[in-house]
Amino acid sequence: MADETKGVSRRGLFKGTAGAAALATVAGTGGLGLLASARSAHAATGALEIAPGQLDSYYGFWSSGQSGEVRIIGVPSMRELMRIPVFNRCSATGWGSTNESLKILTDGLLPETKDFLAKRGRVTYDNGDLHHPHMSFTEGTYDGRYLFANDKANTRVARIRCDIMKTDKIIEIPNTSDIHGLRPQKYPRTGYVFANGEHRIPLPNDGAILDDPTQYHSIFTAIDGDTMEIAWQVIVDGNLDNCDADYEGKWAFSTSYNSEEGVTLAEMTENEQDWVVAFNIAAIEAGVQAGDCKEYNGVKVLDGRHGSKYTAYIPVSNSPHGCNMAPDKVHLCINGKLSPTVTVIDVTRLQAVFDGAEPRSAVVAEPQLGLGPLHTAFDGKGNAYTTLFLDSQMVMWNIEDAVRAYDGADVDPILKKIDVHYQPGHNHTTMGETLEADGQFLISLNKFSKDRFLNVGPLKPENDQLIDISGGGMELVHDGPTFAEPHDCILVRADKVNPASVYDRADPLWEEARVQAGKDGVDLDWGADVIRDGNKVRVYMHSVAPAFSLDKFEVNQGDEVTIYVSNMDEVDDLTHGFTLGNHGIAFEVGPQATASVTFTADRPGVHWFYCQWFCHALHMEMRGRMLVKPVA
Ligand code: RUQ
Ligand code: CUA
Repeated sequence: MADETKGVSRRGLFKGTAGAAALATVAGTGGLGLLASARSAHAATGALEIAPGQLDSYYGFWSSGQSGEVRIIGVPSMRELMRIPVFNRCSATGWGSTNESLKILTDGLLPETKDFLAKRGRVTYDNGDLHHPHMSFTEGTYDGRYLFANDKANTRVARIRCDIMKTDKIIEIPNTSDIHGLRPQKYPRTGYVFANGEHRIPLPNDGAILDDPTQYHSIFTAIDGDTMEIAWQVIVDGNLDNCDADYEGKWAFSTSYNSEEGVTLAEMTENEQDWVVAFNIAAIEAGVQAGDCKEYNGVKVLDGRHGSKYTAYIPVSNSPHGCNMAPDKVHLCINGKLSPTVTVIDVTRLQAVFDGAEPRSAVVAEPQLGLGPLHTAFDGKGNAYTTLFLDSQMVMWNIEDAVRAYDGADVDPILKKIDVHYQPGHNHTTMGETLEADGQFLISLNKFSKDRFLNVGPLKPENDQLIDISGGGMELVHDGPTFAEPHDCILVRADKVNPASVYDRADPLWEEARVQAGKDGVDLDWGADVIRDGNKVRVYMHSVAPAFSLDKFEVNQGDEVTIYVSNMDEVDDLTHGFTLGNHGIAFEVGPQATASVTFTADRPGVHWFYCQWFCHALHMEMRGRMLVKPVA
């Protein structure tokens, strides 16, 4: 209530402010009153309140920034439904300690990274900085197959299978540093996953070039989303930031700042203008075919710097940030960040630019929206919603009006502004990055929560705010605190995602366990076997609530032990776990799944293992013993 009232005077400074709407919000902040008005305003469901037992209409896939995971949030309830470990370690699921997850975390690392880590006694990185989760597309809309996400911290890209909501591939991207912007190809399908290397480094980065930034490069990467292999890379000028793709499969785009190619803040922000880089996909593919590229680390790298036929550099104001393609298939919105403008590019004019037209001829609008525009979302009805980081506001504006204003018409494209709390970065609308944008909800991911929640100490949560846009305006309906740090999210209509409830016993996730069981002549499904192979011991057990098929096994001190657990319960939601006391081992075993772990049994004595996932009235009794015989 207090900041809404304060907001009124601040709003007064801005053109296009709807005073009446601000007052209506003030009147409605009495809890129930707000819900009631929101409910009546909500066209799609007729209700915003999701009662106990009711399901949400959208899956929200949230990045967690430096937490390294993806979270699933139900929208509009904003209930956190699940966490998907990706680049992080997870105490609950064993991500980062099971053999199956370690394979995914290590297989895609570059040889020099494996060496670097091995010297430190590690097999993979323990952290990640996951900014941008995006779903695979077929013909311009989500197809429910995969999510892709970047790791800015360690230059990786991950893929998550949406049938089981687990990560199945992680690759490190060579020749570049710190993958930031990431978007899948929208049409005809994904297809490519486009990933921006943000920081400029020498190529190769082997120490031969050090303090000579003129020889540093930023690289744009196209990954094949089906194989998770790198299709090609393009060297560009400037630093790449965010990217997107069009709805015809012709172009990809990246915002590019630091046209100065400086390395200090002062150097990087010196120029008045930076660029949007447009990538001509057909030309790049032809260039790769024709061999107009060099190979670095096994990847075909094309030169897309100024003057290349593969790219066009469209000047925009200094330090652009968000790059958002509108579902009208025409307008690409480039968010100004340091400039109060969003530059609107008509992608149907890009071919002419590649054919020699002046690059700025593709610009069809440049509305002044407010201070610090970072990202733009769309409602599929011709309106755009832009976050204003410095103003702590969301601005709703009309794209066609902005185009007419740029042509000289006396029209104000700004329809409404509301305060958000505080300093928004990304925003997202329901289905807004697809051809099925439905204009129901808008999320504002705010970097600061300050006074919105009980004080939890110096480190505060972020604040993700839900805004109802179904009634043609913007009505703030929910505050949701989140831990470090949701950069971005997508809102996917629930019917687009159809995860399984139990695993398929044939799932490739535990293929190595299947092969090993075959070699050992044991039944991976129903076994209760201890196989000795020199000083290697393989223990096969299954679980059916409330028991493991082995209640004890014995090994010798120093043995390398692998424990395979298959959960043979077929019941929805019947997950077991396996925790081995005083060994740092704990993992989830989903219904009909197999998971395994390998360790050296170097602590003589009795060690209990137990199921740590509450599964049965006798869950506490679900346990057994590992007996480790000391070496004489
Ligand atoms: S970027 S706050 Cu990492 Cu997505 Cu814009
Ligand atoms: Cu099985 Cu608890």
